[in-house]
Amino acid sequence: MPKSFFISDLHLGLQGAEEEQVKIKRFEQLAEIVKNEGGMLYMVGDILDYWMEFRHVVPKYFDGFLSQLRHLARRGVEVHYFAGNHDFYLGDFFRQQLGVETYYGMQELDIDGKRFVVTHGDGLDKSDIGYRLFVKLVRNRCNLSLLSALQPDLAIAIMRRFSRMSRKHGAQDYQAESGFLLQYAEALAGEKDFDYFVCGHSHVQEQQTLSDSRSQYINLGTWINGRYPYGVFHDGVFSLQELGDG
Ligand SMILES: [Mn+2]
Repeated sequence: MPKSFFISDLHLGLQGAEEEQVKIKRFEQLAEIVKNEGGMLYMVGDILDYWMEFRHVVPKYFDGFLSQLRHLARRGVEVHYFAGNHDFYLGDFFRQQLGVETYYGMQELDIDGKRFVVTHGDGLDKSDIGYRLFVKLVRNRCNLSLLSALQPDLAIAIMRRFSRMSRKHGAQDYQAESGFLLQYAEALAGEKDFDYFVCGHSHVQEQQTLSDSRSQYINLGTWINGRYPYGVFHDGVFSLQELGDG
């Protein structure tokens, strides 16, 4: 059985030049592993800290990342991209130009006979009206086409501002978000059968068996803290691993 690889919350484009260089190097490293294993890649949101699609322009900043995806596509690697609250609108570019399948919201997938629920993890709190309004605004086709008609540097500056609005600010926020995601997975396990609930968003890496003692909650963590975690599913076993030197 081929291996399935999972990553989330790389937030490419968020940090200083040095950190960004390391992240893209790690991404290349992972792409190499996925390719050599003949595996599949699941990108579970907030891979890019912002994204904007234009009719004639591709944001130059992400050239390194996009060329890795192109490389994977040429090698026949299946790539799945789940939108997060930063890369909240992926447009047609990824699907049409790179053969990457894109998703919005929670998805149920069958991988090698196991049932996966995959979501970035944002927007699950239905009482968060501010967030729901934000998504309505930013994923609105009219607003997006207005933005994409602007001069690209200006449009991207606005997009990065949206992205900042979408960011949590303190460690407490992330902990609270993590607790919420775990509780959400617990409640979901009471409603439907699944083997793995895979998410990101809260930046707190975790793998935990739920109280039904069969389903697992997996949070993929983030790449913005100098660690480079990823998930691997192979032969019915899910494990969290880390990219490093060598
Ligand atoms: Mn997020």
